[in-house]
Amino acid sequence: MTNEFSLSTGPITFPPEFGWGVATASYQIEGAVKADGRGQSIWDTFSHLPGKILDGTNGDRASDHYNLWRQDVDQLADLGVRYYRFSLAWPRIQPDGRGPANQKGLDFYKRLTQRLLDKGIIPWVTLYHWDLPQALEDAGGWPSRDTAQRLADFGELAFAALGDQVDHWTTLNEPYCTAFLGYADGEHAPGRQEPAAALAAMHHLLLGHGLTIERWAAARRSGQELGITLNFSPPLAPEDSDTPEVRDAIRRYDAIANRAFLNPLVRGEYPADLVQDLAPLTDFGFVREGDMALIAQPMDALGVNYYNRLAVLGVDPAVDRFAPGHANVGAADVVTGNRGRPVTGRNWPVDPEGLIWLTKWLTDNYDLPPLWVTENGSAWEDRIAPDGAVHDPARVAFLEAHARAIRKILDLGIDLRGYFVWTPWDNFEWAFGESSRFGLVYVDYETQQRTEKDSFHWYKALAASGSIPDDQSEA
Ligand code: IFM
Repeated sequence: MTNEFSLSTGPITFPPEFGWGVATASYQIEGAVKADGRGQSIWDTFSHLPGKILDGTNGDRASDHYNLWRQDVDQLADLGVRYYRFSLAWPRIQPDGRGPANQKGLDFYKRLTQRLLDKGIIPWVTLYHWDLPQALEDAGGWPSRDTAQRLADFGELAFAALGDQVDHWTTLNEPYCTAFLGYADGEHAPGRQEPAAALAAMHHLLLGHGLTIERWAAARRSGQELGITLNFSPPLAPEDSDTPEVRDAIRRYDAIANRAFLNPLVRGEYPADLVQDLAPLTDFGFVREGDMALIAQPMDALGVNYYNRLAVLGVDPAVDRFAPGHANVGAADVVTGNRGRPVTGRNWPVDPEGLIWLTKWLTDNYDLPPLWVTENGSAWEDRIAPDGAVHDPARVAFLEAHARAIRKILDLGIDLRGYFVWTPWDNFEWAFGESSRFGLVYVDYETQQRTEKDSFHWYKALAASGSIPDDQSEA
């Protein structure tokens, strides 16, 4: 398949039913980590360990959304988005990850959801976006099979409480990050560097998804849609170094970064080449009879999180491909980089064509439910200007380029239903803390003052008109 697709430059319009939205995650915005009986999560623990967060911040207060949720929902209404995707803080609802619900935790999400509905915004719930109750990590975390059962219990409880208000349900956000950043690389909570355990975590996340879907499917009403969100890193093949070694590096990288979760979910099996690659580390003995059928149950939506595409530059023979401290287990030696693309404030290549490539690759190769881009966005060094505004032309250009990519995807006949910007408010960006701002709204973390960036107004115009009048993109 060709690597490049061209983006249009003139005015474009989108179908009126296309769903513009925004997305957040509980630990990143809520703060109030001790309020109303909330228990401790692995991120509370991890973010307080010295040296784990770039700027030394933590999520204790974050964007204070637990207190400011009313005004925040009003701001979403002003933005004019149709969808708001947010996640449930597991330790708010089950402080120790098991047992009866903490009613106050559930009530927060019921109030939030009701206000969204009152304002005409469709709530989209992610059950798990990384804030595992610490008590479950102490009992083994995701490498332990029991955690999958605990997720399903949590899912059942949340569905029973919010199911009358919420039609869109996602089990997991980016299980790749949970398994491989959390248990192999160690950059994310709980910070373990145990590649074999990370592979068990991968399977138990998938199993937790399957068990949860089974419970939700049994309890669903008509109109409710169930799914999962995966992050993808399409490898860009180098133009000038097409050697067998590089081809194998691309294959190994793609296997762990993209197919390790997708194939079990859609085809009910781990990729054969991945199983072979990982043989020195695991015999996949964590897979028990019946697991794969549970994992591959039908879904109504596949969430696609896309940020960038990296070039595979080669392999570093000095690095053991299974070395602890690397996310891509079995491909730790693969060297990736940027090939001449402009980069964001996080040094991520700006590559809207990669989103077209990805959705085409997905639909050409897999039998999938409708796709939703459940996250896309960019971080920049935003500042309040002397005129009191936040001028973020690079984010506007980024969003416009990706909106043009969406138009192209629709033109290709791909069933893509919506696009959610990450993220409405600047928030706690995991290992980067408060130093990495992805928001459409600038948050002053001292005062919690919110200032709409220029990109907020740009996206508001797109959501209202369903069109882009002319090319303003430089991306
Ligand atoms: O902030 C994260 C989010 O939690 C998961 N997807 C990527 C975002 C930007 O890094």
